[in-house]
Amino acid sequence: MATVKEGDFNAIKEEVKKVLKQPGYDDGSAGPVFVRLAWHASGNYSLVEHNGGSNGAGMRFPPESVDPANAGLHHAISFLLPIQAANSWISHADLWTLAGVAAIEAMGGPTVPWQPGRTDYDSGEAASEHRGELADRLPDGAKGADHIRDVFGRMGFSDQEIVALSGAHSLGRCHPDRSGFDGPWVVNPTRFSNQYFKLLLTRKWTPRKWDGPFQYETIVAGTRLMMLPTDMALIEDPKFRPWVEKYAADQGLFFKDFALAFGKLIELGVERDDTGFAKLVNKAAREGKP
Ligand code: DDH
Repeated sequence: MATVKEGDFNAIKEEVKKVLKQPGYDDGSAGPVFVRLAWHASGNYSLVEHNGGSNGAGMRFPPESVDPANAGLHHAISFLLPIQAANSWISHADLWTLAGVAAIEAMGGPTVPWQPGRTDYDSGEAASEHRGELADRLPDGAKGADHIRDVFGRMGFSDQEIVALSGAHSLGRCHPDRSGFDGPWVVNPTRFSNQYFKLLLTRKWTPRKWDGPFQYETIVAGTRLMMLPTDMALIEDPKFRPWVEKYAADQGLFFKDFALAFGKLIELGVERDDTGFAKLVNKAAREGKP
């Protein structure tokens, strides 16, 4: 990988685009798993407890590195290691979030606003002292609308933002050895689009008969597609559904709303000071303890 000029984040984005093609891995692209890395790095933020989020890159250490919800994300982290090795000036936390943004763009999606300045925990000890117990904060695909609102409400997202963010399931797939679920949501899972919403509304989804966890299926042009119970909740819930309908009908609106919501997600808990960096403040200091 090339070493780029310190602070040239556009050049890093180009480096990320160079490692997207991964023959032999999934659908030939690291793009979807980069997007999931950025999301899971950020998605354990709590507005109330004021902890979690992408700053610090806590997923390199327990409890996040061993959280079953993060199974498989080591693939994304390893695909990015050569870039990190050649450019030690960029923090893991900035690289992970920027990789998600670069992947969305390269797969035909919108440009998500992104700012640098995240810093990294220098040890697992520092991570646990700063973050405490953060496992179990990511959504469980087997659950319903109330659970989705609990999880995303904790981060400060509205129903509209929840539905927009869920459109990321136009990318990638479920892996039986990671989540237990199986298969992609759309026919072309390396193209960012509003297909996920269209398929939710237009296909007949039936429970899959198999040994794995409960999920829905439909066959499109010989390909078996899937939906999680949480995906189906978006059309079953009367407040979520109108947003699914809007995004299915208007890809431009989906792209615009997705870019804003994903940009908000990767900023959660990132508080830069006047140096432009987001310092890592430990838990006791946050709670005002000496
Ligand atoms: Fe997701 N997601 N996600 N997801 N997600 C999975 C894969 C991917 C849920 C469950 C799963 C978002 C929201 C939810 C992506 C992006 C986003 C898998 C499969 C499960 C399970 C993992 C595996 O087996 O490898 C649930 C539940 C929710 C919810 O309740 C709303 C959001 C908000 C995003 C986002 O990026 C904004 C992506 C991309 C993938 C595909 C990963 C891959 O490796 O391929």
